[in-house]
Amino acid sequence: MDKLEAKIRAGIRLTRNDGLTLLASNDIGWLGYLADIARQRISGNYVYFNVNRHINLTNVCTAKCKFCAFGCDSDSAHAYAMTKEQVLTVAAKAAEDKRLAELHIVSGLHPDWPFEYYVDIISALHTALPHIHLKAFTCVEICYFAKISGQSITGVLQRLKAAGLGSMPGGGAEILSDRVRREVCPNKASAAEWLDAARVAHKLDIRTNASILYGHIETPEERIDHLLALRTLQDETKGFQTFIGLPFHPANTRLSESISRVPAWEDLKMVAIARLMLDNFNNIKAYWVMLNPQIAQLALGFGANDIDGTVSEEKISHAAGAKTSQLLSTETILTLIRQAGRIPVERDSLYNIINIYE
Ligand code: V47
Repeated sequence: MDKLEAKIRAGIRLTRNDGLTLLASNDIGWLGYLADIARQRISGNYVYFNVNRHINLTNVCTAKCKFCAFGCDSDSAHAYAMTKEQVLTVAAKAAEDKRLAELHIVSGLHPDWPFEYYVDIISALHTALPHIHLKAFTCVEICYFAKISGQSITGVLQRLKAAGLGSMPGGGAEILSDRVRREVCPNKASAAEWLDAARVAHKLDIRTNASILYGHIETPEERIDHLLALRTLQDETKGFQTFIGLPFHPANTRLSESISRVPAWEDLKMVAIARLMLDNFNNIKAYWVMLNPQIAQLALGFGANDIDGTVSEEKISHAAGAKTSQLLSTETILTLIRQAGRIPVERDSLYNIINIYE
Protein backbone atom coordinates (compact mmCIF):
# COMPACT_ATOMS: atom_id res chain seq x y z
CA MET A 1 0.00 0.00 0.00
CA ASP A 2 1.48 3.39 -0.87
CA LYS A 3 1.76 6.26 1.61
CA LEU A 4 -1.21 8.18 0.25
CA GLU A 5 -3.45 5.15 0.29
CA ALA A 6 -2.44 4.46 3.89
CA LYS A 7 -3.30 8.04 4.87
CA ILE A 8 -6.67 7.89 3.11
CA ARG A 9 -7.56 4.54 4.65
CA ALA A 10 -6.64 5.90 8.08
CA GLY A 11 -8.69 9.06 7.50
CA ILE A 12 -5.58 11.27 7.86
CA ARG A 13 -5.96 14.69 6.31
CA LEU A 14 -4.06 15.21 3.04
CA THR A 15 -1.61 18.11 2.75
CA ARG A 16 -1.16 20.68 0.00
CA ASN A 17 1.74 18.60 -1.33
CA ASP A 18 -0.41 15.48 -1.35
CA GLY A 19 -2.98 17.40 -3.38
CA LEU A 20 -0.34 18.51 -5.87
CA THR A 21 0.98 14.95 -6.15
CA LEU A 22 -2.51 13.68 -6.90
CA LEU A 23 -3.14 16.43 -9.43
CA ALA A 24 0.18 15.69 -11.19
CA SER A 25 -0.68 12.01 -11.52
CA ASN A 26 -2.11 10.65 -14.73
CA ASP A 27 -2.86 7.31 -13.14
CA ILE A 28 -6.59 7.77 -13.36
CA GLY A 29 -7.32 4.28 -12.08
CA TRP A 30 -5.29 4.96 -8.93
CA LEU A 31 -7.05 8.31 -8.35
CA GLY A 32 -10.45 6.69 -8.74
CA TYR A 33 -9.47 3.84 -6.43
CA LEU A 34 -8.33 6.29 -3.73
CA ALA A 35 -11.34 8.57 -4.10
CA ASP A 36 -13.67 5.61 -3.88
CA ILE A 37 -12.18 4.65 -0.50
CA ALA A 38 -12.98 8.15 0.81
CA ARG A 39 -16.42 8.23 -0.82
CA GLN A 40 -17.36 4.88 0.68
CA ARG A 41 -16.25 5.97 4.15
CA ILE A 42 -17.84 9.42 4.09
CA SER A 43 -21.04 8.87 2.13
CA GLY A 44 -21.68 5.16 1.54
CA ASN A 45 -23.51 3.74 -1.45
CA TYR A 46 -26.29 6.25 -1.82
CA VAL A 47 -26.20 8.61 -4.80
CA TYR A 48 -28.36 11.66 -4.35
CA PHE A 49 -30.44 13.58 -6.85
CA ASN A 50 -33.36 15.96 -6.62
CA VAL A 51 -36.24 17.20 -8.73
CA ASN A 52 -35.47 20.83 -9.38
CA ARG A 53 -35.87 23.70 -11.84
CA HIS A 54 -33.32 26.40 -12.65
CA ILE A 55 -34.49 29.99 -13.10
CA ASN A 56 -32.09 32.72 -14.22
CA LEU A 57 -33.88 36.00 -13.52
CA THR A 58 -31.78 38.03 -15.96
CA ASN A 59 -28.69 37.72 -18.11
CA VAL A 60 -27.98 41.45 -17.88
CA CYS A 61 -24.78 41.65 -15.90
CA THR A 62 -22.22 44.25 -14.92
CA ALA A 63 -19.48 41.74 -14.10
CA LYS A 64 -18.28 40.98 -17.66
CA CYS A 65 -16.33 37.90 -16.61
CA LYS A 66 -14.07 36.68 -19.39
CA PHE A 67 -15.23 33.08 -18.96
CA CYS A 68 -18.94 33.88 -19.21
CA ALA A 69 -21.10 33.65 -22.34
CA PHE A 70 -24.36 34.18 -20.47
CA GLY A 71 -24.04 37.75 -19.14
CA CYS A 72 -24.58 40.70 -21.46
CA ASP A 73 -25.41 44.42 -21.54
CA SER A 74 -29.02 45.55 -21.27
CA ASP A 75 -29.00 46.77 -24.90
CA SER A 76 -27.78 43.43 -26.24
CA ALA A 77 -30.14 41.68 -28.69
CA HIS A 78 -30.47 38.65 -26.42
CA ALA A 79 -30.76 40.53 -23.10
CA TYR A 80 -33.74 39.59 -20.93
CA ALA A 81 -34.98 40.50 -17.47
CA MET A 82 -37.92 38.64 -15.96
CA THR A 83 -40.79 40.39 -14.26
CA LYS A 84 -42.08 39.03 -10.97
CA GLU A 85 -45.16 37.75 -12.81
CA GLN A 86 -43.02 35.88 -15.32
CA VAL A 87 -40.99 34.28 -12.53
CA LEU A 88 -44.17 33.21 -10.75
CA THR A 89 -45.59 31.76 -13.96
CA VAL A 90 -42.46 29.70 -14.67
CA ALA A 91 -42.34 28.51 -11.05
CA ALA A 92 -46.04 27.58 -10.98
CA LYS A 93 -45.64 25.63 -14.23
CA ALA A 94 -42.63 23.77 -12.80
CA ALA A 95 -44.56 23.04 -9.59
CA GLU A 96 -47.23 21.23 -11.59
CA ASP A 97 -44.80 18.35 -11.18
CA LYS A 98 -45.72 17.38 -7.63
CA ARG A 99 -42.22 16.06 -7.03
CA LEU A 100 -40.58 19.43 -7.63
CA ALA A 101 -38.56 20.14 -4.48
CA GLU A 102 -36.31 23.07 -5.37
CA LEU A 103 -35.97 26.22 -7.42
CA HIS A 104 -32.33 27.03 -8.17
CA ILE A 105 -32.13 30.77 -8.84
CA VAL A 106 -28.97 32.47 -10.13
CA SER A 107 -28.77 35.66 -12.19
CA GLY A 108 -26.61 38.36 -13.70
CA LEU A 109 -25.67 41.41 -11.61
CA HIS A 110 -28.32 43.71 -13.03
CA PRO A 111 -27.26 47.40 -13.04
CA ASP A 112 -30.77 48.79 -12.42
CA TRP A 113 -32.63 46.37 -10.19
CA PRO A 114 -32.71 47.37 -6.51
CA PHE A 115 -32.09 44.79 -3.79
CA GLU A 116 -35.78 45.07 -2.87
CA TYR A 117 -36.71 43.46 -6.19
CA TYR A 118 -34.83 40.28 -5.28
CA VAL A 119 -36.41 40.23 -1.83
CA ASP A 120 -39.80 40.68 -3.45
CA ILE A 121 -39.22 37.77 -5.84
CA ILE A 122 -38.18 35.44 -3.02
CA SER A 123 -41.11 36.56 -0.90
CA ALA A 124 -43.62 36.11 -3.75
CA LEU A 125 -42.27 32.64 -4.62
CA HIS A 126 -42.28 31.57 -1.00
CA THR A 127 -45.86 32.77 -0.54
CA ALA A 128 -47.08 31.12 -3.73
CA LEU A 129 -45.15 27.85 -3.28
CA PRO A 130 -44.29 27.49 0.41
CA HIS A 131 -43.40 23.79 0.01
CA ILE A 132 -40.67 24.48 -2.59
CA HIS A 133 -37.16 25.11 -1.30
CA LEU A 134 -35.60 28.29 -2.70
CA LYS A 135 -31.87 27.78 -3.30
CA ALA A 136 -31.03 31.22 -4.55
CA PHE A 137 -28.19 33.69 -5.12
CA THR A 138 -24.48 32.93 -5.10
CA CYS A 139 -22.07 34.58 -2.69
CA VAL A 140 -21.15 36.93 -5.56
CA GLU A 141 -24.77 38.08 -5.86
CA ILE A 142 -25.03 38.51 -2.09
CA CYS A 143 -21.92 40.75 -2.12
CA TYR A 144 -23.46 42.73 -5.00
CA PHE A 145 -26.74 43.16 -3.09
CA ALA A 146 -24.77 44.49 -0.11
CA LYS A 147 -23.03 46.96 -2.41
CA ILE A 148 -26.17 48.27 -4.16
CA SER A 149 -28.27 48.43 -0.99
CA GLY A 150 -25.63 49.82 1.35
CA GLN A 151 -26.46 47.03 3.79
CA SER A 152 -24.07 44.57 5.40
CA ILE A 153 -23.81 40.98 4.18
CA THR A 154 -25.54 39.97 7.39
CA GLY A 155 -28.35 42.46 6.77
CA VAL A 156 -28.85 41.26 3.18
CA LEU A 157 -28.93 37.61 4.18
CA GLN A 158 -31.28 38.22 7.09
CA ARG A 159 -33.74 39.98 4.77
CA LEU A 160 -33.60 37.18 2.21
CA LYS A 161 -33.92 34.48 4.84
CA ALA A 162 -36.93 36.20 6.36
CA ALA A 163 -38.47 36.41 2.87
CA GLY A 164 -38.08 32.66 2.32
CA LEU A 165 -34.54 31.95 1.10
CA GLY A 166 -33.74 28.34 1.98
CA SER A 167 -30.10 27.90 0.98
CA MET A 168 -27.56 29.19 -1.54
CA PRO A 169 -25.96 27.62 -4.62
CA GLY A 170 -22.20 27.33 -4.90
CA GLY A 171 -21.48 29.42 -7.98
CA GLY A 172 -19.26 32.44 -8.36
CA ALA A 173 -16.34 30.87 -6.51
CA GLU A 174 -14.51 30.33 -9.83
CA ILE A 175 -10.92 30.09 -8.54
CA LEU A 176 -10.42 31.63 -5.12
CA SER A 177 -7.22 33.40 -6.09
CA ASP A 178 -6.73 37.15 -6.44
CA ARG A 179 -4.42 36.63 -9.41
CA VAL A 180 -6.99 34.61 -11.35
CA ARG A 181 -9.88 36.89 -10.40
CA ARG A 182 -7.97 40.01 -11.46
CA GLU A 183 -7.45 38.35 -14.81
CA VAL A 184 -10.87 36.82 -15.54
CA CYS A 185 -13.45 38.41 -13.23
CA PRO A 186 -12.18 41.68 -11.72
CA ASN A 187 -15.62 43.29 -11.43
CA LYS A 188 -17.16 41.11 -8.78
CA ALA A 189 -16.54 39.73 -5.29
CA SER A 190 -12.91 38.93 -4.47
CA ALA A 191 -11.87 35.56 -3.09
CA ALA A 192 -11.98 36.91 0.48
CA GLU A 193 -15.39 38.47 -0.09
CA TRP A 194 -16.81 35.24 -1.54
CA LEU A 195 -15.55 33.27 1.45
CA ASP A 196 -16.79 35.88 3.88
CA ALA A 197 -20.31 35.85 2.40
CA ALA A 198 -20.34 32.04 2.78
CA ARG A 199 -19.10 32.38 6.36
CA VAL A 200 -21.84 34.86 7.25
CA ALA A 201 -24.50 32.70 5.58
CA HIS A 202 -23.38 29.68 7.58
CA LYS A 203 -23.44 31.69 10.81
CA LEU A 204 -27.05 32.62 10.00
CA ASP A 205 -27.76 28.92 9.49
CA ILE A 206 -28.12 29.26 5.74
CA ARG A 207 -26.42 26.28 4.10
CA THR A 208 -24.45 26.98 0.93
CA ASN A 209 -22.68 24.98 -1.75
CA ALA A 210 -19.20 25.55 -3.10
CA SER A 211 -17.91 25.21 -6.64
CA ILE A 212 -14.72 25.48 -8.65
CA LEU A 213 -14.55 26.64 -12.26
CA TYR A 214 -11.55 24.76 -13.64
CA GLY A 215 -9.82 24.36 -16.96
CA HIS A 216 -9.05 27.96 -17.87
CA ILE A 217 -6.05 30.02 -16.70
CA GLU A 218 -5.55 28.53 -13.24
CA THR A 219 -2.39 26.71 -12.16
CA PRO A 220 -2.39 23.34 -10.31
CA GLU A 221 -1.37 25.21 -7.15
CA GLU A 222 -4.34 27.56 -7.47
CA ARG A 223 -6.72 24.62 -7.84
CA ILE A 224 -5.39 22.95 -4.71
CA ASP A 225 -5.31 26.21 -2.74
CA HIS A 226 -8.94 26.77 -3.74
CA LEU A 227 -9.86 23.40 -2.22
CA LEU A 228 -7.83 24.18 0.90
CA ALA A 229 -9.59 27.54 1.36
CA LEU A 230 -12.95 25.74 1.23
CA ARG A 231 -11.75 23.02 3.58
CA THR A 232 -10.52 25.59 6.11
CA LEU A 233 -13.84 27.44 6.08
CA GLN A 234 -15.75 24.18 6.35
CA ASP A 235 -13.72 23.30 9.46
CA GLU A 236 -14.83 26.60 10.93
CA THR A 237 -18.54 26.62 9.98
CA LYS A 238 -19.60 23.17 8.71
CA GLY A 239 -22.06 25.07 6.53
CA PHE A 240 -21.14 23.77 3.06
CA GLN A 241 -23.42 21.02 1.86
CA THR A 242 -21.79 19.96 -1.35
CA PHE A 243 -18.92 20.70 -3.70
CA ILE A 244 -19.39 21.00 -7.46
CA GLY A 245 -16.63 21.00 -10.07
CA LEU A 246 -17.59 23.10 -13.10
CA PRO A 247 -15.48 22.48 -16.23
CA PHE A 248 -14.96 25.68 -18.18
CA HIS A 249 -16.94 25.77 -21.45
CA PRO A 250 -15.17 28.23 -23.76
CA ALA A 251 -17.57 28.78 -26.69
CA ASN A 252 -18.75 32.39 -27.11
CA THR A 253 -16.52 33.63 -24.28
CA ARG A 254 -13.55 35.96 -24.47
CA LEU A 255 -11.27 32.99 -23.72
CA SER A 256 -12.49 30.80 -26.57
CA GLU A 257 -9.57 31.59 -28.90
CA SER A 258 -6.94 30.33 -26.51
CA ILE A 259 -8.64 27.67 -24.36
CA SER A 260 -10.48 24.42 -25.15
CA ARG A 261 -12.80 22.37 -22.95
CA VAL A 262 -10.62 20.07 -20.80
CA PRO A 263 -10.86 16.35 -21.61
CA ALA A 264 -13.06 13.96 -19.61
CA TRP A 265 -9.88 12.64 -18.00
CA GLU A 266 -9.37 16.02 -16.32
CA ASP A 267 -12.99 16.08 -15.11
CA LEU A 268 -12.57 12.74 -13.39
CA LYS A 269 -9.29 13.86 -11.80
CA MET A 270 -11.00 17.00 -10.48
CA VAL A 271 -13.83 14.99 -8.92
CA ALA A 272 -11.42 12.50 -7.34
CA ILE A 273 -9.10 15.16 -5.94
CA ALA A 274 -12.01 17.17 -4.54
CA ARG A 275 -13.27 14.07 -2.75
CA LEU A 276 -9.82 13.36 -1.34
CA MET A 277 -8.90 16.90 -0.28
CA LEU A 278 -12.35 17.93 0.98
CA ASP A 279 -12.46 15.39 3.77
CA ASN A 280 -15.01 17.51 5.66
CA PHE A 281 -17.54 17.71 2.80
CA ASN A 282 -20.18 14.98 2.82
CA ASN A 283 -21.20 15.46 -0.76
CA ILE A 284 -19.33 15.81 -4.04
CA LYS A 285 -21.63 16.59 -6.94
CA ALA A 286 -21.14 15.42 -10.52
CA TYR A 287 -23.19 18.07 -12.31
CA TRP A 288 -24.40 16.20 -15.40
CA VAL A 289 -25.33 19.40 -17.25
CA MET A 290 -21.73 20.58 -17.51
CA LEU A 291 -19.94 17.21 -17.39
CA ASN A 292 -22.52 15.39 -19.56
CA PRO A 293 -24.49 12.42 -18.23
CA GLN A 294 -21.91 9.82 -19.24
CA ILE A 295 -19.01 11.57 -17.49
CA ALA A 296 -21.24 12.29 -14.48
CA GLN A 297 -22.02 8.57 -14.30
CA LEU A 298 -18.31 7.70 -14.49
CA ALA A 299 -17.62 10.31 -11.79
CA LEU A 300 -19.66 8.15 -9.41
CA GLY A 301 -16.66 5.82 -9.47
CA PHE A 302 -14.31 8.74 -8.78
CA GLY A 303 -15.72 10.00 -5.49
CA ALA A 304 -19.00 11.69 -6.46
CA ASN A 305 -22.17 10.82 -4.54
CA ASP A 306 -24.61 13.33 -6.03
CA ILE A 307 -25.64 13.84 -9.64
CA ASP A 308 -27.65 17.08 -9.18
CA GLY A 309 -31.25 17.22 -10.39
CA THR A 310 -33.65 17.18 -13.27
CA VAL A 311 -32.76 20.88 -13.89
CA SER A 312 -35.29 21.54 -16.71
CA GLU A 313 -33.64 24.59 -18.17
CA GLU A 314 -29.98 25.62 -17.97
CA LYS A 315 -28.67 28.74 -19.62
CA ILE A 316 -25.15 29.45 -18.32
CA SER A 317 -23.16 26.57 -19.80
CA HIS A 318 -25.48 26.23 -22.80
CA ALA A 319 -24.64 29.82 -23.74
CA ALA A 320 -21.01 28.63 -23.64
CA GLY A 321 -21.49 25.63 -25.88
CA ALA A 322 -22.73 22.84 -23.61
CA LYS A 323 -24.48 20.24 -25.75
CA THR A 324 -26.31 18.38 -22.99
CA SER A 325 -30.09 18.28 -22.94
CA GLN A 326 -31.98 20.76 -20.79
CA LEU A 327 -33.71 18.09 -18.78
CA LEU A 328 -33.04 14.61 -17.46
CA SER A 329 -36.10 12.66 -16.41
CA THR A 330 -36.11 11.01 -13.00
CA GLU A 331 -36.15 7.64 -14.80
CA THR A 332 -32.95 8.49 -16.72
CA ILE A 333 -31.25 9.63 -13.52
CA LEU A 334 -32.27 6.40 -11.76
CA THR A 335 -30.83 4.37 -14.64
CA LEU A 336 -27.54 6.31 -14.65
CA ILE A 337 -27.10 5.71 -10.92
CA ARG A 338 -28.16 2.06 -10.97
CA GLN A 339 -25.87 1.25 -13.89
CA ALA A 340 -23.00 2.50 -11.72
CA GLY A 341 -23.98 -0.03 -9.06
CA ARG A 342 -25.24 2.56 -6.60
CA ILE A 343 -28.55 3.17 -4.85
CA PRO A 344 -30.47 6.23 -6.10
CA VAL A 345 -31.80 8.47 -3.34
CA GLU A 346 -34.13 11.37 -4.03
CA ARG A 347 -33.31 14.16 -1.59
CA ASP A 348 -34.49 17.60 -0.68
CA SER A 349 -32.19 20.62 -0.85
CA LEU A 350 -30.85 20.00 2.66
CA TYR A 351 -30.05 16.35 1.92
CA ASN A 352 -33.02 14.98 3.84
CA ILE A 353 -34.06 11.73 2.19
CA ILE A 354 -37.35 11.77 0.28
CA ASN A 355 -37.19 8.34 -1.31
CA ILE A 356 -34.68 5.50 -1.48
CA TYR A 357 -34.95 3.55 -4.76
CA GLU A 358 -33.62 0.23 -3.46
O1 V47 B 1 -21.20 30.84 -11.07
C1 V47 B 1 -19.94 30.63 -15.82
C2 V47 B 1 -19.99 29.02 -13.85
C3 V47 B 1 -21.70 28.90 -12.38
C4 V47 B 1 -19.17 29.30 -17.32
O2 V47 B 1 -24.86 24.93 -6.05
C5 V47 B 1 -19.36 28.56 -16.17
O3 V47 B 1 -25.97 23.12 -6.51
C6 V47 B 1 -18.60 26.68 -17.21
O4 V47 B 1 -22.82 27.45 -9.80
N1 V47 B 1 -18.37 27.35 -18.35
C7 V47 B 1 -23.19 28.67 -12.24
N2 V47 B 1 -19.08 27.26 -16.10
C8 V47 B 1 -23.52 27.20 -12.03
C9 V47 B 1 -23.45 26.81 -10.59
C10 V47 B 1 -24.17 25.61 -10.11
C11 V47 B 1 -24.65 24.71 -11.02
C12 V47 B 1 -25.33 23.60 -10.54
C13 V47 B 1 -25.53 23.39 -9.21
C14 V47 B 1 -25.05 24.32 -8.31
C15 V47 B 1 -25.29 24.12 -6.87
C16 V47 B 1 -24.33 25.43 -8.75
O5 V47 B 1 -21.27 28.50 -13.65
C17 V47 B 1 -21.21 30.30 -12.32
C18 V47 B 1 -19.81 30.15 -12.86
O6 V47 B 1 -18.95 29.70 -11.87
N3 V47 B 1 -19.80 29.42 -15.24
N4 V47 B 1 -19.55 30.58 -17.10
C19 V47 B 1 -18.65 28.65 -18.47
N5 V47 B 1 -18.40 29.32 -19.61
